Amino acid sequence: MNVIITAFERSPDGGQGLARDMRLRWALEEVGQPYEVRLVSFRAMKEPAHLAVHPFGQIPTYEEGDLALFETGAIVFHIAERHAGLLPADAHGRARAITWMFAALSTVEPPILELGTARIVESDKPWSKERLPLVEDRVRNRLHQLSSRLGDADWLDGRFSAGDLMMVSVLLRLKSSGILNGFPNLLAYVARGEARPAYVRAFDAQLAINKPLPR
Ligand code: GTB
Repeated sequence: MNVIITAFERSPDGGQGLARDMRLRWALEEVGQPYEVRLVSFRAMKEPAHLAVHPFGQIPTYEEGDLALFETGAIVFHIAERHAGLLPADAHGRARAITWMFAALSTVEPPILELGTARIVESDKPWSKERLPLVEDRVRNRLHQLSSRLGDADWLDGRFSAGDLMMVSVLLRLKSSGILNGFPNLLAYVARGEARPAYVRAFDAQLAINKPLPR
């Protein structure tokens, strides 16, 4: 069955791996499932054809025959359930890996997104200088907790899983902020994720479609 995902026609980061189609590409590469990419413009994302698949008018989406999905957490989980390689075979290990997926998306990602909003969208507000340190502290608090749990392990629970894929994807958003530098084990954890051959293939594919057009 053909798999088709959607991605930005032009990603705001120029294809540096931050747009969320990267999570799907990485998961699909990890399990060896070929996929096609349908590129969508910001305008097309808000039009009925795309809204029929993604009610919030965003990317990425995932189509496989008559199945259409949105939300990266649900899609990566679907891919991990369908193929070997992203979830442990034993029931408890599997449940823990899924727990880490949820932790990445519902406990670690929200303060990181909030930081992006505080730094970029709200930077010109009169209260921004006062609020920013509070938001940064909330991110550091989560990183501290995550760093303590990871310790000197390579991955969060034994072998690499969909939980690590999601957690690394979420942490990558912080790379340019410098905040991760205070957590050497998390920096190394992210670097381990980025060094995986499947990640490299996914990154290169996303970058390739965002390359500036020749003049
Ligand atoms: N919860 C959803 C999921 O996980 O699938 C969130 C999906 C989402 O936020 N999609 C974004 C989107 O479509 C793209 S990834 N935005 C357009 C819109 O809402 O109108 C977020 C993103 C975009 C660009 C960068 N970047 O360039 O640095 C980073 C992250």
